[in-house]
Amino acid sequence: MKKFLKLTLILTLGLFFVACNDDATSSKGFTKSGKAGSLSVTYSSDKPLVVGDNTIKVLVSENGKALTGAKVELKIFMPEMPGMPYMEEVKSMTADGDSYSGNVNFSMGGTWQVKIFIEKDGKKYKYSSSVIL
Ligand SMILES: [Cu+2]
Repeated sequence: MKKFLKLTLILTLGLFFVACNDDATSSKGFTKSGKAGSLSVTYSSDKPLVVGDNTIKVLVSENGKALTGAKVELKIFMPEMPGMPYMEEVKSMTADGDSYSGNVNFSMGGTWQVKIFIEKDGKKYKYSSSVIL
C-alpha cells in the first residue's frame, strides 16, 4: 500500500511538471520583425499580446549592430468600421539598454496596423506591420 501511495505521488508530481511545461510553452511571448529602409526592426513582448496593456520592446539594428540614441515612436491604429470609429494610439518609446520600450494599450480585439517611426541623425525610417488580437 505504501508503495502504491509513493507511485501515485510520483505520477501526480510528474503530471504537475508536465502541466507547468505546457503552460510555459503556451505563454511564450510575441515577436515580429522586418525592415525599415536599411534598418532591421524587431518588436516583441514577453507575454502574448492582449486586449489592454502590453509592454512592447523595440530593437533597431543597422548592419547587425543595435542602433541606440534614436527617437522611436510606435503607432497602432484600426481603420473605421461599421459602428466603430477610427482608433489610434501613438507612444514614444523610452531607451532601455540597447532597445526601446513602452506600454501600448490595444483597446479592442481585431487587426491593428502597427507603424514604428525611427529618427536618427536627421534621417527618418518607417516600419509597417500588423497584429491580430
Ligand atoms: Cu475595431
